[in-house]
Amino acid sequence: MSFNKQSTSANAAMDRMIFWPAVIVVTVVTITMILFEERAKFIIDATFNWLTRDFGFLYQWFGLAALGLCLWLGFGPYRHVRLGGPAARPEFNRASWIAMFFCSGIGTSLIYWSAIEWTYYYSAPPFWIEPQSQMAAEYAAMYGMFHWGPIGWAIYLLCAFPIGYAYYNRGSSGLRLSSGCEGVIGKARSDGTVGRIIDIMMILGLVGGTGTSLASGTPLLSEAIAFNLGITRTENLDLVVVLIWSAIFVGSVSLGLKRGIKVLSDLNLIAIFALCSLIFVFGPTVFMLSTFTNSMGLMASEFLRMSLYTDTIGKSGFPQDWTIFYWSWWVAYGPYMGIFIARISRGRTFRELTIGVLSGGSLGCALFFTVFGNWGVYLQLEGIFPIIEVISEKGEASAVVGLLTQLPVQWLVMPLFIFLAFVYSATTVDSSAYSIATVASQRSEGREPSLVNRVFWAVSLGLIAVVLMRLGGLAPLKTASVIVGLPLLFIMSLSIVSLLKLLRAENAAEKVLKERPRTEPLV
Ligand code: NM2
Repeated sequence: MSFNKQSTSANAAMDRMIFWPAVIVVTVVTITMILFEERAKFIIDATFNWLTRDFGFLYQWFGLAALGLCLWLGFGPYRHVRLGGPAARPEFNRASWIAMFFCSGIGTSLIYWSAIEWTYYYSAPPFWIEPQSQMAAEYAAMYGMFHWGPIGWAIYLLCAFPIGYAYYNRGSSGLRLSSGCEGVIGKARSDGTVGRIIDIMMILGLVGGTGTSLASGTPLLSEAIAFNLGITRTENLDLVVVLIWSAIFVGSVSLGLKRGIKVLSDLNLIAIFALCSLIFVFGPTVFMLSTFTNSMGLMASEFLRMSLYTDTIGKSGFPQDWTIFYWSWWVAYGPYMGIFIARISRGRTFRELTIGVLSGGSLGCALFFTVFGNWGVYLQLEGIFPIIEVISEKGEASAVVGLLTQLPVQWLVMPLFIFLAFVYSATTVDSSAYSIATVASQRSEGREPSLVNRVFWAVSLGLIAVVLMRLGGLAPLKTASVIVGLPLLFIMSLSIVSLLKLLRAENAAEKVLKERPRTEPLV
């Protein structure tokens, strides 16, 4: 069947040189994992260990450099550069701008990880701290905020500068990672094979990153549904959840309900605040705020040490299992988020981008860790709800659901949570599938990718998550991001070098503050 025939004149035709290689890689990997499950588990473990141990330091320097670069771009000589030229004005107000990048870059997995991440740190702490000690608890309450903090958001933001600048200020042909590299590889190569390879890498990264997200978010949702229906969670229920997500997507694109998803995202934000407020009010409010304060101090004083902690000598595996895994997960999403942030940031200066994304993103995540994480710490330490024991007996997902049962207004909490978990991941699947389909289409601005293209990716993302969950445990879901992240480290670096070249060239011509807006003819 020719997929191209499916696209109507209103849709952008598929770019076969991007679509097919990406499809083949994804299909071969998925089918191999299904067919050789036992062997796959072994290979996954070995790959995870090898990549995080031998290449981990690269991720750590990359993370720190990303933060340094974003700060330099936001506060250095180029801080006044405005995407779209000096006359451009922002399309979205600041609040919805923050809400948009926060919702698209973060999904249900934040609830999952913010609620249980600390338990791993508490039981097996970094820096050879005594497990389950007072020190372990302090580090445990803080470490999650570090992993979901400024370095992560800097990795997200990093690509937005080159991609946005190339597109809005230099007239590149599209919001793509390949266009962001134009300053180094040149326009012809960026539109040719080299550009296609770069874009395929971006697709594979997003597929891996979404795999990690859905494989952590799905069990949580299906556990909550099972709990409310009074049934036990099974693999089939997980499958049903994933299928419904894909169906929502298929429905929304074929019925033209894109607006519907937008409305859902807004409701999503309201539900987040409602749930967090409930926990905040009914939970140990002062403990949460004080522990947050303590964590901020600890994070500030340990920031560099944590950023470059490899534990090569002690070999605890802590930085490899956590920090390096996290940076690779952020990197896997990096180019996609770079494109997304660029798309919504026309009219904003580099400075606004840096301040907005780094502080808005980090504080948003810190809110979850303050509410869900510190609440869990409190319940455990006070002996009210032994979350660590529940995890080892019943698994992570039921521990999070169990945590929620500690709240008084159950009739409100559970539906709110299910709604939230559902929509939060639905919007992740939808926007990822949509972006992949856009990248896998021929460059024709303003035209939608074809229906088959979009649906194919939505279903594949769900399927990959199901396969990762079937393999079981944290290793497969973590490895999905670690593998795809590595090549992206180099491509993202290339895009930054490219930006610096373009900026320097403009600067040399003394035009840096007077870029031509995109609407003017480009020479
Ligand atoms: N990051 C931010 O599932 C999600 O929340 C998406 C996760 C990369 C750790 C991204």
